[in-house]
Amino acid sequence: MPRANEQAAALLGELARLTILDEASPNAFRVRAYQDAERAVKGLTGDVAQMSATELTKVKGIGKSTASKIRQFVDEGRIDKLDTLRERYPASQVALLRLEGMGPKSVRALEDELGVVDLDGLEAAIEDGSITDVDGMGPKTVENLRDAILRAGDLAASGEDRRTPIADAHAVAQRLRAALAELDEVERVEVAGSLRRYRETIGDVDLLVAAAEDDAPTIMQAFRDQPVVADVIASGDTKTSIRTHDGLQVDLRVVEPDRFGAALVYFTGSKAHNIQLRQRALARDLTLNEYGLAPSETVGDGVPKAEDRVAGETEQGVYEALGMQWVTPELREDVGEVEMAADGTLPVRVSPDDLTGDLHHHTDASGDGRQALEDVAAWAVERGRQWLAITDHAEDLAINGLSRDEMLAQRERLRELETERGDLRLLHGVELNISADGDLDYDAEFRLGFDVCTASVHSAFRRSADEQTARLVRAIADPAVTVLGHLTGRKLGKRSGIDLDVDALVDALLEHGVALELNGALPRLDAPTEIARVALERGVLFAVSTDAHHPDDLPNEAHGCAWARRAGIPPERIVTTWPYEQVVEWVADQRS
Ligand code: DGT
Ligand code: CA
Ligand code: CA
Ligand code: ZN
Repeated sequence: MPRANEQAAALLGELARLTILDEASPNAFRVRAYQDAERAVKGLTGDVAQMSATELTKVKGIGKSTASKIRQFVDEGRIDKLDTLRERYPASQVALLRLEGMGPKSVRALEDELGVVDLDGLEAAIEDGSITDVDGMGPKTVENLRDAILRAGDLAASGEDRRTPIADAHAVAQRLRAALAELDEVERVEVAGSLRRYRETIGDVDLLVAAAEDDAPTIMQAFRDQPVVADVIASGDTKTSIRTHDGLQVDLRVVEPDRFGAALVYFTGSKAHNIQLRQRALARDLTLNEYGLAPSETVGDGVPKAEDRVAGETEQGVYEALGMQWVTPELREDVGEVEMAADGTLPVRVSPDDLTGDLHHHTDASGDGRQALEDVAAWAVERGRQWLAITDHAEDLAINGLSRDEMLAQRERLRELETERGDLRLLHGVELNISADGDLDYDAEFRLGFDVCTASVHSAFRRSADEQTARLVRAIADPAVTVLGHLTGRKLGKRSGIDLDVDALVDALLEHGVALELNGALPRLDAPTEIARVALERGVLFAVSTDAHHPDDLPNEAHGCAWARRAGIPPERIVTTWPYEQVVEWVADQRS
């Protein structure tokens, strides 16, 4: 996508979010206009920077007033309306929308009735009871809100303690990374810190650039000028910190290319991993820091001279000089990875090239899907997939689900398409809904008519762990179920997902040969790592899934693989890396 399109789409998305608050409704006409325009700009092949207002208006999804806003962005790098909204609704107030059960109407009412515009104010109003003066805030709602604040924890906090869901931080980081990569002065740019390690929440984004020292001021200038930047917190030649309009801090560091690897190790962390590496270095009379690895006696004031360095240009070189395998960033959490790397026993690293298929993929037949079956298939082949299961939503999911007749029609179309193409094995699947009692959609016989079934929780998130476990176990025992989809149903930063008994879950998965999904959608990243590790240890199989609904979701395959690596799961345990025949055999075994 051209750079200007990406930036314009991001600003339109922000306009839509702030307008939801301004209009106190997610369905207001203006909100939809911005959302449509955002989607339209993302789908454009031409560069918006080269298009007149008239040409923009001709694009489906872009109205006249939005076109003039895009033009203003291209000409001035800003949009009046957005500046006004940013001024009117501070990030701390927008953050209240992240609390489960808190909609734009409530946020506005809190401000109008009580002057509450941030989390501290909200907590105080709950504490002193004044919140019950606000329309719609009955005792039950307030109780739920109290829970939501507890669960949101540091996601809802302000200032230093605030953390951002990985999906939001990733979007910002990718935009900034692409902008920096375009500069002639930049040799290389990488995301570091907790985002590179795929933590679920991010304190701040860390970016690292390799460039000549003389070019640092130009690069820092270009960074400060990015449209997402609200404030410059501090700026020097080696480090600049900014805050985005959404309140996310981003640190950029510029280092000389010959020590980029040492800096990347250092700023990727985790701190606990770094400490272990440093101890390993010291045991070899070496000193490791962000400037490189060198014999301790040569490292006087902390910066080793280039001629003394034994490693520093690449990460691989640093690990090798420490007598270790290179450690995949997702594992650098002090979970035994240093010992394994030293023994040469790290798990084999799965990557999108290893994927042969997908067991959770939607089409536009699902109410919330946006990609036609034909396009999904073409994309899968382009990416080198051998097989693909189409799993649209089942009938019990309001609006989004498909009736029996619709499913049968899709099956027919899918079989035809498989024959027409001849280069992709298509499985007709479904995403079943696990009801509060563990019931599934349709009936047992109809379910067995699908080639594969992914079953997931989409409702009743707040029950006891016992109830939730019983519910999952019943669904897993259904002979048609192939994969347990997004285990906890969590939405990072929005919803904490169900509680469950991990041992009982794993028992059921093993007994019925059902695989556990590793859902690559960044807002989900489900199953949680701690549960996946237990399942791995006990022999469970996994499925890396995109859960794609939209062409924008295609990077989910990379996220899903990273999520598998974070739990240390090797390719052979992931059924979506298996050849088609092996998958079919496994499903037949499950059902027999
Ligand atoms: P975050 O931002 O809280 O989500 O987590 P990180 O891991 O990104 O932490 P951050 O941004 O404070 O620092 C980035 C990396 O820099 C961190 O993972 C390891 C390294 N680092 C920072 N401070 C120290 C330190 O005092 N000692 C060591 N060994 N490493 C540090
Ligand atoms: Ca960080
Ligand atoms: Ca940082
Ligand atoms: Zn799904």
